[in-house]
Amino acid sequence: MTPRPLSLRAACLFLTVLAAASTASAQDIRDGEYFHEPGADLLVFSNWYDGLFADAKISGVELIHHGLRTVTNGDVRLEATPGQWEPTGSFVTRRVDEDAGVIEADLAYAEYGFNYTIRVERDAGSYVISVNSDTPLPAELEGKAGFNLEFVPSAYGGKGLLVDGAARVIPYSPVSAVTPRIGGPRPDGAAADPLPIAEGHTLVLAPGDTENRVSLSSPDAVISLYDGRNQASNGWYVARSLLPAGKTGRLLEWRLDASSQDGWVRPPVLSYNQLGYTPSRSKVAILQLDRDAGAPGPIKLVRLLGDGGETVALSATPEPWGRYLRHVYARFDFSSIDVPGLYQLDYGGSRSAAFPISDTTYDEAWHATLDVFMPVQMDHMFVNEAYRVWHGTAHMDDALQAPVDHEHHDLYRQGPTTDTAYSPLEHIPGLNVGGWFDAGDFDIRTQSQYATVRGLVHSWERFGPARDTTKVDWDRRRADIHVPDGAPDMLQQIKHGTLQLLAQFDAVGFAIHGIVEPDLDQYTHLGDAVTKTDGLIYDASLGPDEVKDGRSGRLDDRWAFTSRSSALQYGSTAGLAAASRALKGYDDALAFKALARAETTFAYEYNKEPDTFRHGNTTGGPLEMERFLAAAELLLATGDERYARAADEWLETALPYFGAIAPVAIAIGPQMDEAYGQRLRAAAEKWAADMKEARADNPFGVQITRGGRAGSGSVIGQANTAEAIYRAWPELISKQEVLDAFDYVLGRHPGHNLSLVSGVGAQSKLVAYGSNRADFSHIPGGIVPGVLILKPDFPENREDWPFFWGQNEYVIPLAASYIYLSHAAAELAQDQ
Ligand SMILES: [Ca+2]
Ligand SMILES: [Ca+2]
Repeated sequence: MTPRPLSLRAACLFLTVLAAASTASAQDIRDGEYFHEPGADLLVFSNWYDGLFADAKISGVELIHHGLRTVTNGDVRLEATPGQWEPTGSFVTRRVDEDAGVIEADLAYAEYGFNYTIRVERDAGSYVISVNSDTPLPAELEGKAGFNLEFVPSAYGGKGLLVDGAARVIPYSPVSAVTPRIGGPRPDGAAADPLPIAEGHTLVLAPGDTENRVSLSSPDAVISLYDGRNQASNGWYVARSLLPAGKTGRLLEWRLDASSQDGWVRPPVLSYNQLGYTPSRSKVAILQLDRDAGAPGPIKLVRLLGDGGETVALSATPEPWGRYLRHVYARFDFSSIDVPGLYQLDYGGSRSAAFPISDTTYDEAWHATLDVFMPVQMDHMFVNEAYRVWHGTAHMDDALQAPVDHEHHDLYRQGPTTDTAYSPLEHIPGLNVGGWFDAGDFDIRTQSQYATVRGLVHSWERFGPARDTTKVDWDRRRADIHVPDGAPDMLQQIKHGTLQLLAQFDAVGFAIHGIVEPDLDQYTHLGDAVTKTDGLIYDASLGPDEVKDGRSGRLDDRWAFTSRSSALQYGSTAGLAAASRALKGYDDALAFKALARAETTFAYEYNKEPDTFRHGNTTGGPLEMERFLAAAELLLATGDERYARAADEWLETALPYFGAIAPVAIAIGPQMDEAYGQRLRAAAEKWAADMKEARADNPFGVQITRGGRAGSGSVIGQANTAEAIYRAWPELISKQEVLDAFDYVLGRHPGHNLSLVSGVGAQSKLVAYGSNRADFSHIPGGIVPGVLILKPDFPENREDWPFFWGQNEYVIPLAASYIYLSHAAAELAQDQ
């Protein structure tokens, strides 16, 4: 059936008839996993709260509605509009009864002794969602615990709303009435609770919208609708009913109806490299079809002519690949077309963007990343682009010694001692220089700083890009984007990272975990980083709002986490050793200092038992990997036999991390003996074989990981490892692996066809999780994690909603490794 506009009354009648005609059957539960109607999949705890960063709005009862996951987090919550770090129930188990058409999940708030079951069943075309418990609600949860269901603002903002028949519009922007939060933790900022937008027994959201209409009803309970964005920029609309006191068994019941369009299938996605192709390389577009869409039709490759005309360069039916996740795929190979020009792909009359076939089409792939993204991430600097100031000179009050025995929400932890000359909350001078904002947040995570430095150095040494479009003045703490200053930008970025790594040693004598805002109130800061603290060093002798002699009594400075870790020491050593090579001839004094610090740190760590303090991703990678990398980078910097011996000694225990060590392990090959080369080659052979298997899992020719953060970083890492192997032992691996990964990042992946590099390629990620995410915007050249695989089968990367960090958050090491991949791909694509 083709959907067409219906009057509201007709639509309701029509849906009622449809609903009455349908009864529960085994077919309602697809693949034994979730309820399925055309265009409406209802998931019940296929996904649950990520343990690392709390609620990621991927959990509970969820609705994938005409291709977009618009409803989530259907569960018992203790607040009307819980933010990311508010308590959630712990998931216990889940049951699917296909015959009965029921999915249930058991959960618990253990600290309150409250166990409950969320049950969803079909009834005459509706879903009946209930909260069940053998015990009454504990007294402490009365008036607090309710069943919540969240609706994404990007789909529902501005849509109609019927509340027990009364009409209104769902507010596009958050403008709820609010009430002060009693006893909340915040002295300033978001310290109130929104009042409901609407309350009733029947809520119809987006009536008349065939793709998004959802109705909720409960004869017994009042359903309130809140707008979570009043207190959290990443909030959703929340429908909620409080759980009743003193009741057991079925505590609460809602009926949910979601619009479903008979015969709806997800529109096809034809994915390819948004930057186009070089004439001689492989060219394969991949067609994604709904599994119910039937066999693929022909795809045309059209060449666009200067006079407004066009010619069909190739027309063929794509070759079926088979099923991957919830879709089926087919491959359209147009490698035979090598005439330079501008082309479009056409599937069923739907056209792709125009893309070049040209020898030079990859030459600029990394420019936005180095020209714009990297400068924007520079901490302790004022960063300007044309008329726009990206941010002021941030964090000049860095940093206070973190208190001991303190665990921080962003994977930092201070152990029982400071390990420095400083007392808890005492100012550590000298840390307010260099470094980059780690990601969409603003911390300086040392691990990502040294990884970025090393990545940039490797690009510099191999490809030597002298590009100069950024003016950097450290004396004035100012960077100007699109203004040359005679110095290669890549060297300036390497210097900026090196300044922070060295500052840590100068300040406390060793590499520290990083510098991060102390609490969630500051952590959630969006906007100009310079406004996150007052820039004035904290002075405990002053009153909270007192300023005197350039110091301030406001306790807002960031904290430095400093428990000693040998893995981190080796990591910074590797970064400094690498930097010393690149900086020679550009800033000799800094190069000399970096190498000296790397050598003394290596010698210190080599001659003692390691400090094994570990926490999260802030205390260095595995010691066995980091120490090998330090030895190898130092060997490349000095040629000193001591480092060759250490690298040889440590190779065996570093091989489990082959993907990470390969580029450097191979680079030192000429300075090592034959046995070393043989061991490394054997490891490369095994890695290539394992990867071949992993790549066969999907039609895109890369390994697609399934963690809580999507895998473009892993894909780029694989490609750079493959490139290193290919250069050393071309018989072990195909350069196609590098190009497949490059294609993946530039648009050829599941779900959509956007380049994952903002602003790079004709169509790219323009809504991402950078520091400007509250503006639904992007930072040019930033690389997002990309397509997240939600259980059981849903690839998701949201362009309508920036706040999914697992899909949209930029991180700095990825910028460095992408710059390397772009150069490598441009080279390999020339002579295929
Ligand atoms: Ca420059
Ligand atoms: Ca301050």
